[in-house]
Amino acid sequence: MFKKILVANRGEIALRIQRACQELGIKAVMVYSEADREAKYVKLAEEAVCIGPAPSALSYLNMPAIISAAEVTDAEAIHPGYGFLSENADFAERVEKSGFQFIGPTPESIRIMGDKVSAKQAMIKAGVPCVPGSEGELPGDPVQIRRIARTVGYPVIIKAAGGGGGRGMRVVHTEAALVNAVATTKAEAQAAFGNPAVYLEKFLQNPRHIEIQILADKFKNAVYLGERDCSMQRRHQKIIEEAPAPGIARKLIERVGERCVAACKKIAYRGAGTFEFLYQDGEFYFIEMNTRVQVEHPVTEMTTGIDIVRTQIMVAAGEKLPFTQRQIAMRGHAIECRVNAEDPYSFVPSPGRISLWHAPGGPGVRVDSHIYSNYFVPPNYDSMVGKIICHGDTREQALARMRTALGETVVEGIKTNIPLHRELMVDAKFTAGGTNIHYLEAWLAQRPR
Ligand code: MV4
Repeated sequence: MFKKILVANRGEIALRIQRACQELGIKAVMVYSEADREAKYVKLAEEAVCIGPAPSALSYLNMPAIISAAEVTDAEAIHPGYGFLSENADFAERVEKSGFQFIGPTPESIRIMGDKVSAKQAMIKAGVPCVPGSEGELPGDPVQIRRIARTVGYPVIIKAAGGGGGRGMRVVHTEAALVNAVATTKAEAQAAFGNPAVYLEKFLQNPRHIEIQILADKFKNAVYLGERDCSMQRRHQKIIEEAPAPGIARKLIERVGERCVAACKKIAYRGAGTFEFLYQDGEFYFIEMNTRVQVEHPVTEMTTGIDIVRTQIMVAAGEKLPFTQRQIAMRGHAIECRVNAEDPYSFVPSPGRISLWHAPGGPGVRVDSHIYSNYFVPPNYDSMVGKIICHGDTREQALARMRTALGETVVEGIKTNIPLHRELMVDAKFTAGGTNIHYLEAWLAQRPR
């Protein structure tokens, strides 16, 4: 096992990784920008290194600064968390070339999944069900583009190979609009990602976003830890996630989960990973794979009892997965509410000093947050300041616990989206379960104020 790990991230996930290290008896080196000097995990750290000024480009995205910090502190491995450099194949490569273990998949796996065309091709080859569409990149010939779209059937969606997470996409409803839409998407893709390649898919009108968590070791052992329903989102930012997904047959999840596991073995994937699917009319369609730990990993930790971050570290150190698929059992239901420092109506960010923070507690309640009373939320980063996760024997119990938890939570000095969560936890359609990816935005458009 590693003796020392450098945590190349900030906020609640930096604290989450620091806690996992502590439990494993591993020293954690924390890095921080000038805006994060006051962070809780920096105060708790045995060792912390300033890696630059507040802007991410100069600190959390600064590869030489992070690798130097690992060198001067004699760390053996680097955990990238989520966001920042976590899915940057060049960073993973530089980490390994510098003699450190990257806590995540190989640079090659990251590269394949970062290109959405090669990711989809790998999944088709591995037998994972995908959205019907072009076989790989769209050709340049307008006649062929029209033929592909006609075969797939309108509406279609044009997506950039270099995109993902909602960036670089365009829906097309008619043949008249097709060729122009492809040209525009390609130009935007070139400008945004330096890669003009685009592909085409059938556009699904009212899907749910369901993802499958996997864990794999260096010996081609892999397991799936069930699914998460992440359909409650606004502008591609998830705000509520839950496990299991309401109303989806266990047998179907098992079949898809087994396909994901088979795909991991086929591509020799290692570490934690998430297969993202759209689910509509009883069918799963793969869209993208995330090659990092995700914000919403706690809902899976609560329903399976498996510590995902700890397992990431163990498999990166070369240990075998400590459980088989048969030993994994799902119990109860978990719901996560992301707490953002923002106006609960306008969604305008609300950084600043937190004068009072009172966290909720009680049975089945978990809070992952780095904030404290008198902490200053810097304006330079993502507005998420924590997560409240509630588990119960049933979805109803998890919801009841979440209502109680949100009722107990006090954040003063800044605005948060907790009032929004309180409203959603009593919304009839949400509490019934199974709302699709458009539900929250439609609900917000109708919301009285
Ligand atoms: C789609 C789709 C409908 N049909 N693909 C958006 C984020 C990126 N991961 C893929 N996205 C979508 N791809 C097809 N063929 C609808 C979306 C989509 C979406 C997906 C998941 C969660 C929220 C979403 C919000 C709008 C659109």
